[in-house]
Amino acid sequence: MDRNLNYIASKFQVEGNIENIRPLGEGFINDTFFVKTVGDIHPDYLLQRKNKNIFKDVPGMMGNIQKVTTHLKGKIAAANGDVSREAMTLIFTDENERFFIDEEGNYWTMCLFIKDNLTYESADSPELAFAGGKGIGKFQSMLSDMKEPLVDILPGFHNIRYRFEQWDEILQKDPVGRKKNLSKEIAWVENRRDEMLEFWTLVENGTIPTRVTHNDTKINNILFDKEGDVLCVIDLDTVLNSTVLNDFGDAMRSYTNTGLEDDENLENVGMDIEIFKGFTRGYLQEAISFLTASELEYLAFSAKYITYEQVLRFLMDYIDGDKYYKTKSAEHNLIRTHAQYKLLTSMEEQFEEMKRFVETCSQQLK
Ligand code: GN1
Ligand code: MG
Repeated sequence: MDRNLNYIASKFQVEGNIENIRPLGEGFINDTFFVKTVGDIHPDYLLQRKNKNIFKDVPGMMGNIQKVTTHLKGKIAAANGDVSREAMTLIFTDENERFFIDEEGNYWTMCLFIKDNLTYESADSPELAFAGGKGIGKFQSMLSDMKEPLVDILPGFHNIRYRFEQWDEILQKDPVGRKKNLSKEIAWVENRRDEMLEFWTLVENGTIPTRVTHNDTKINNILFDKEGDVLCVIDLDTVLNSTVLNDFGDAMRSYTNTGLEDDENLENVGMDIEIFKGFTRGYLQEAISFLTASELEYLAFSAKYITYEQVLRFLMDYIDGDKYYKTKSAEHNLIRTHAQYKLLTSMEEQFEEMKRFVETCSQQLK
């Protein structure tokens, strides 16, 4: 394996000599490796094997990432920022490609490693949430004037109408016979079907606009600096044209959870309203300048929408025999489903307060 990884890394325009390569992180989708170079003069790198079952168009994806990072770097340079730390930098192959394809048809990509960063699995204070909110708001704001369209490499990614098509098909097939014990969980999804479709109709008919969005804003996809501010938004595989509400909602799904995404003890899981408020305040400070009235109206709802979508996706993958997400045990996707559902109900209980806060906060900032 190591020799192979060295071979693959050597295909990219790496400065200096490689000292070692080791696995990094716990992404559910791709495999990531840290490439350490000898000494302190040269940068280190991240090498990634993209999941080819999920990403069918890696060239399109890397093209999107290139467009987005180029646009971001333009903004960062204009503000006298550090372009190699505040935005991801793609490393090209010797043949000037954004990816290398190995003998098995796997796509590999590389980017610069950003040193001295901090990452979190949950937001432990409203201050951190505030900083995270500012970071996502700023990310979206810097991209809000990007005219070039992105390639839709994940059709229907946060589109609940499309998720229901997949859901109906998988439930009908029930490929591993798991459906029979899941009537309670299936009802959780079905009971909210209409409400969720109603929201998505507003995106489809343009009431809620489409912009450049990240689509995977969970807290561990954000690098913070030692001062506690957002340094860089990473994991750009899912940058797409969609609604900014998906980014807000997905961030709330991860920041506000008092437990783990796959917590087995459901008593740990719930939405911390103070974290919600902290993130919202930071986000609105940056985003109020471009958000429309309909986006503001559905901001709080988006937290429920994305959490609901995640319940559906985890449960659907469980019924499908765990084909999408990496799992650590046979029941892992079901455990995730239960924990995300608990979070969803906690959001539902606090929804009026969430809505009121968005309203008050946006009034104050306008
Ligand atoms: C995946 O790749 P990662 O771990 O950052 C997934 C997200 C899910 C998330 C659940 C491309 O994100 O959509 O919300 O897991 N990414 C893809 O934690 O499906
Ligand atoms: Mg990630």
